[in-house]
Amino acid sequence: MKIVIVNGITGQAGSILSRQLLEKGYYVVGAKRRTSTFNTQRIEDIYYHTNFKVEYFDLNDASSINRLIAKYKPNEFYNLAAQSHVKVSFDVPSDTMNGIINGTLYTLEAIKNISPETRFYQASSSEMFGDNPNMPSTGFNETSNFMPASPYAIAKLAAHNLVRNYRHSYNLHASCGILFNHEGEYRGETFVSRKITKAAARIKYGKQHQLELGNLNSFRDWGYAPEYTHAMWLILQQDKPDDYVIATNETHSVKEFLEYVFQYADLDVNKYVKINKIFYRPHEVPILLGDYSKANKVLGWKPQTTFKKLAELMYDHDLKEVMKSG
Ligand code: NAP
Ligand code: G4F
Repeated sequence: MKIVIVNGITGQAGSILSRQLLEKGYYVVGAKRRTSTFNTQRIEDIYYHTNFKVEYFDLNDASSINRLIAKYKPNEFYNLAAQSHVKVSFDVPSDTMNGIINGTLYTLEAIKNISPETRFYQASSSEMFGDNPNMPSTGFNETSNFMPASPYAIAKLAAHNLVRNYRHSYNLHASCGILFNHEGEYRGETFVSRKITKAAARIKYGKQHQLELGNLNSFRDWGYAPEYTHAMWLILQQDKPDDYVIATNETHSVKEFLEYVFQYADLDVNKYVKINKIFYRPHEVPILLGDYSKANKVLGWKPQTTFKKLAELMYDHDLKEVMKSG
């Protein structure tokens, strides 16, 4: 049985990927940090699975990472843990950068020294392209220039370069997925898509009266998270390690997402939505569009869920949640 370590299992991608890997017959070691209250809601259904084992670790604790690599010598390691909120990274820059950069470095070192056969996946981000004004009309690809515009994106770029360096220097099977925004039922509630669908559902049931948002004029390339975690797995099944853009090749503004969700919910957007500057970032990334043609050619991967379908499934899910909560 193949053994895999997934870190960040309490998050969106870690929880979905763990479920997919269990279905494929892996023994999944899910690494999480200690929290003072339970935060395992996203993995409740797999928590007691015979082939799922939870272990403590922290990105900033090299010994915890060494311990896990030495104990399991996993076939695959998915490095998904991170302080992943771009706006928050301006407020807690050291924590964001230390975790992302050091956590990646400690893991690569542990793999190099203890388990060099382990295949490593790095959660790189489209935020690394940042505010590059020269976006090709076909979208950013693996050779586009990076111009990161936040502590989060700068850290992700440093980690991305570390992975490439360890791949070339030590011949590790270490790959990066440059993933554009991916959303869905498990998306964190402070990211804009989920904030909107959850608020619309709550407004529909009279449980919320207003939704405050920041900049509605930025554009993002939004896809469906389970398809993106599947791409992570595909990346590690290749004979050769490499970097891949995973995206939909469509870009839509936050305003468009907001208006579509409210129209779908049959709610008047002007009645409920207010702009609050506290949600603006010191430095915004105005537009992201990804070109996934390499992933399509090499991995056979392509997105399945349309922008509208994504908004609908998130709203439908949140509506059910609000109904369940009474
Ligand atoms: P997420 O929902 O925010 O989950 C992040 C996970 O990292 C959580 O389990 C969190 O634990 C854990 N974590 C944070 N700091 C940690 C630390 N110091 N030590 C140990 N664990 C820590 O993020 P996601 O959407 O699943 O994204 C997964 C990865 O992909 C992240 O690295 C993110 O930056 C990257 N990424 C995401 C997207 C996207 O659109 N979602 C796109 C590109 C790249 P707690 O639950 O305890 O906070
Ligand atoms: O949903 P967001 O916070 O996602 P953002 O900043 O694009 O980052 C996400 O995707 C990245 C990949 O490109 C990941 F690497 C990262 O970890 C994360 O998952 O914001 C999207 C857009 C931004 O332009 C923001 O300014 O929505 C705008 N926005 C407007 N009002 C808001 C809000 N964002 C949030 N979070 N909250 C608002 O009220």
